[in-house]
Amino acid sequence: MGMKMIFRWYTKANGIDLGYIRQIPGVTGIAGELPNEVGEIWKLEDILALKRQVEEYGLEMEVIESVKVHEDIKLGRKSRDLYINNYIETIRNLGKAGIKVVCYDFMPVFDWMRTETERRLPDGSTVLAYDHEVIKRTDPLRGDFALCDWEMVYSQKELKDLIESYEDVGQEGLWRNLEYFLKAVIPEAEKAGVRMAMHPDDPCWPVFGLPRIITNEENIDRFLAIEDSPYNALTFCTGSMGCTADNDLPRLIGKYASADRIAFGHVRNVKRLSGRSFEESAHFSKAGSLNMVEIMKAYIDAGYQGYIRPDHGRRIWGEKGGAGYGLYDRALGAMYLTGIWEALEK
Ligand code: DNO
Repeated sequence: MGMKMIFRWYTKANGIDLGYIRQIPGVTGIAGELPNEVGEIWKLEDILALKRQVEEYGLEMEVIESVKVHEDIKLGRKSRDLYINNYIETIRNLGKAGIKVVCYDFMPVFDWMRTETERRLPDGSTVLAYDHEVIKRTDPLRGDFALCDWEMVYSQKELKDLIESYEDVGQEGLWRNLEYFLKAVIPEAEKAGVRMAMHPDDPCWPVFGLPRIITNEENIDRFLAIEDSPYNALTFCTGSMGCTADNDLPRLIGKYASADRIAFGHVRNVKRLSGRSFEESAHFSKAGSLNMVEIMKAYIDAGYQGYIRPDHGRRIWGEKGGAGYGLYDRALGAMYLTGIWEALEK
């Protein structure tokens, strides 16, 4: 088979035209999603309809990004069993529709976190950026909170309640709740033929005092050991893990890909600034802190056969729309990564 280069695609009105994605050389499919509420069962007919829509454009949909985990599961609340059952039903339906990989995460309350969505670079493009000093002085319970670009689904009251609940859970509590989830879900995912691919925390340290556990080698080893199966796998994200130089990305990719524990690779660059701050950059090695050739080489040397996608792009060429997820710069990223792959392979 070989590696498959795919592209994240949101099911949104005014989203990116699938026909345009098809025109990016080397891209064979998308990572898709349904716009369901967190915790709902994804219906087989809805999944199949989406798949047919994608296939009409000559693209595949074998990866879902993402099936979000309900906060009650992460918090270990009584209602978690209901949500875990729903999650398993969703995975079964995805398996029936031929989905091979599901990307998900276990970050409390917030997904990826940034403090700016439009930092201007010298070339005139804009990127997402994270300033640790701003995070330190920000109260997430303040009304004007807008530190992310993905949709904030909680009201102020819910947010307050959630953040307070995590104080009682703490890091070890979150580990216990993750273990409970994995023990229930992974055996079923295995039966359904769907590989669960955990996305690391972005950035890979706690924010606002909320615990974050999928952050470094030691913790990833601990996560993978909970269910020692290729169905309990990773979405290895170089941008998230690369927020700190402490994570040696090529070595970690080599280690986990050789052990068949990476099902999906998110590959992008990131520019580390001083004091835990960083900004996003073009995929090009020289634009950021990561060596993209070494990263792709680590995948090739490990004989990686899974999915890879370019990740957040800059806003360039006057493009509007979702921060990090426009067409143009991600397409450049895909092409650049495909070029490195071809050069290394030949
Ligand atoms: C960010 C994405 C993440 C990822 C989720 C998975 O750009 O990689 O939002 O999709 O964390 O649940």
